[in-house]
Amino acid sequence: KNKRLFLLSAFLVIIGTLQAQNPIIKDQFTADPTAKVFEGKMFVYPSHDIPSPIDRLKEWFCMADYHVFSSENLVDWTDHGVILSQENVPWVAPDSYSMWAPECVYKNGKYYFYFPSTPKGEGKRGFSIGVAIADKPYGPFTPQANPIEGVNGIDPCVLIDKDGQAYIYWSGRGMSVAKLKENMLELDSEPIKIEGLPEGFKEGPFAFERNGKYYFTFPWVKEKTETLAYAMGDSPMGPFEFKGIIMDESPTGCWTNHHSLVKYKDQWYLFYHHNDYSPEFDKNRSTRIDSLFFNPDGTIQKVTPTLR
Ligand code: FUB
Repeated sequence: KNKRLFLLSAFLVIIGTLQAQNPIIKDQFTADPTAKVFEGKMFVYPSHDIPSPIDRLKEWFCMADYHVFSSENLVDWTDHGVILSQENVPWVAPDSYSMWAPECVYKNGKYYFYFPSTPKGEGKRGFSIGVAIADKPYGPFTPQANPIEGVNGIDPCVLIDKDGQAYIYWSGRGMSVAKLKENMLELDSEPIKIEGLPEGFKEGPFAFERNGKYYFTFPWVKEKTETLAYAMGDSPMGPFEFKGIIMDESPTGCWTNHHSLVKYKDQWYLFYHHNDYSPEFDKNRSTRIDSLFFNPDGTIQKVTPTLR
């Protein structure tokens, strides 16, 4: 009898733990999660939604800084605190509040954190993308004085190929990709547009390589809100062939979704966001995780969101 009771309570603890996972960060809003495995742990670099302190952004996205979080078991997350703030970036307008979806990669002993924001200065319009550098995945990150020349847009993603060549993807007028120089701070080729994607507003590119295939994944509005969709190709710069949807649109109307895919301890995961803690306002979002599986031919099985 005692054994049965023990097994039942162990089962309930496991179910409770699994159900308690989404959203994974419970004490602040975290959107646009870019997840990376560094130093044997999972690190998540999200943007940090806040209720706007200024009228201009009361009904819009508002972000002043970035935190980074890490975990070994994907349940208990450590908040490493603020790794970069708008007031510490020389090129960012002081009242920007536009520190949108970021990216972080490791190369040659350094961590490179890519982030979009709105630049200061007469005649500057739209978004630029800057870089901050650290020795550790949790910072401290030191921003470059200027954003990357030749990149106008949001949602940076950097893929480092097997030969060490880095590529940067972003969304602006369409989706673009270019090579990065060895210093990771400058373009090394003219940007080209990613072709072969269906019609519909697209942003938030996330590219990765698996078994020699290159995956270009992106939020895509098919009908009302953003689905997560993907295309596959044989080279980091395409061409890519559209393959389908990874996650359907939000059943409750959160207009954006934004994601990353990562393998950790032999399991692939999809990190994405939803407005779990702000059902009336879909610009205050929270990070979620679900397991993700590939078919034998490399295509991706659809992920059904795990609710709380
Ligand atoms: O978080 C602000 C913007 O919303 C991101 O840049 C987009 O991808 C969307 O998630």
